[in-house]
Amino acid sequence: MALPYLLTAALIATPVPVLSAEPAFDVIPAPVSAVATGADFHLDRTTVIQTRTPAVGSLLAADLREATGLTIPVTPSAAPAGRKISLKITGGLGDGYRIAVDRSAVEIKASTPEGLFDGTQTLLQLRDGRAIAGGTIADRPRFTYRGSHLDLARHFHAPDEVKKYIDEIRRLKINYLHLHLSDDQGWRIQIDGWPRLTEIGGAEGTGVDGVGGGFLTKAQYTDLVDYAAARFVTIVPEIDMPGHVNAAQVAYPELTCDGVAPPPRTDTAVGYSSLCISSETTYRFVEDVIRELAAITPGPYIHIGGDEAHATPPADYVRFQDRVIPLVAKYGKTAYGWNEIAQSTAAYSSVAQYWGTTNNNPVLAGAVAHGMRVVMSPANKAYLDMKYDRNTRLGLTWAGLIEVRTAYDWDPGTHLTGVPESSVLGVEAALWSETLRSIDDIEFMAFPRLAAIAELGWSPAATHDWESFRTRLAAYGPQWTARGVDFYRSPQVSW
Ligand code: TNX
Repeated sequence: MALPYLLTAALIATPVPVLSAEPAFDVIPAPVSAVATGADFHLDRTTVIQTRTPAVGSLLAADLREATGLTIPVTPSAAPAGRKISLKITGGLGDGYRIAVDRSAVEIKASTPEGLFDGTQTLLQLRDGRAIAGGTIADRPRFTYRGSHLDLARHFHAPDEVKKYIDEIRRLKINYLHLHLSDDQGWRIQIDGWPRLTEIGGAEGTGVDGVGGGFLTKAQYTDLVDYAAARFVTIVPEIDMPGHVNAAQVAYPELTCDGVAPPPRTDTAVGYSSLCISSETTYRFVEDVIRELAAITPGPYIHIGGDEAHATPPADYVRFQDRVIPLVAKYGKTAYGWNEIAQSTAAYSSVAQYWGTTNNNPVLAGAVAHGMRVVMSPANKAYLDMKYDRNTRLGLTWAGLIEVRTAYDWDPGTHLTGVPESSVLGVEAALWSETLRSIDDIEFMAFPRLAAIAELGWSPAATHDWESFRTRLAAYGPQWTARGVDFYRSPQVSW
């Protein structure tokens, strides 16, 4: 392992001398390279954060205040006395960052505010009490897309819960949050042109088992988008179609072929509903939804679902995607969908989210040969709604039991035949909410497995090492505890 580790380090601008396979610090995701010196920096009342990127500086100050009780001023100019944490934008570091910590100063450098922010997230993990571990780190992401997903349709999760989740995922360098906003049971985002979607589809009782309900107004959605963006997380909204549309058809019977409203559904069956592919009303609806959603979504992607459309005849499915995928481009966004959309040639310029459980998907590999890009969410590895073991109180089992090591031990760059690493944008951990209600439920299923997926998305393959990961997880546990985050005490980890 030492050799590839060195090679990886040599790829960054100024190589730091390294390295053994044993990481110098307990950081998740593992950095590209790190050297510990033992010359720790101590935070005290004289410490200041000096930066011309105050947005990042104040987030760091807020985190340090919560963790240590110290109020650390953020200033653009050099402080005459006192020991400083400087956050600097410099050229040449791509989307990575550098950290140097010694007794008198902490310096984080990056070429973008996001890189700087990533560096601060690492810095926070170097802290023990008021000491920051001395040494140097050079780091950058393996993949640009590191995603997490929440299902607001099967059970609505309120904006404050989503914000708490954003706070946690960003610490693991997750930079996309995919929100599943519509399904058979409910519709969770305000669409002005079709108000009954949320009046009916977001009403009380629209969650699985008739529990819960709710939806995001556009103002709430925008507030979430802004909150996420301030932490360098991009929201990816999903409207699932042409299947998973029962809630929309309850609200608007003209979206069925016979014009008859189906009964509302709060069970967990899938694959029974379909938009009417031959009806112009369908495309008016779809275009209105995409246009309204694109207008409030600054991120590059609109996710159009496309999974499990078993009630849509195959030729109709392709006809639908051929027509809908260009609509996303028409409103300035890149279409993103579950891997079934790869059946449409229009999908070659879009992004597929692979959720299968095998290492082979010839249709997807064929689309990739034509330029389609892929986000890896294999359900038997990256579905955080699967139970950890047979006794897990929450979750499903259809894709298998997923203990922490199972979530960790795979490689997104080689997982799928015919999908080379160069076509992989990254990874995403999906968390479906059929069995989940509260933020505690979400946290218990997400952590610690999301840390495993985050590491696969960020860290070089050369750092992949289960023994190292389980050691670093054990060190991370107290941080979750301190922040009141629920997590599964996997017997595979010595907490
Ligand atoms: C499959 S994954 C689904 C969802 C379910 C999930 C439960 C995918 C694209 N579709 O509708 O919620 O399984 O694990």
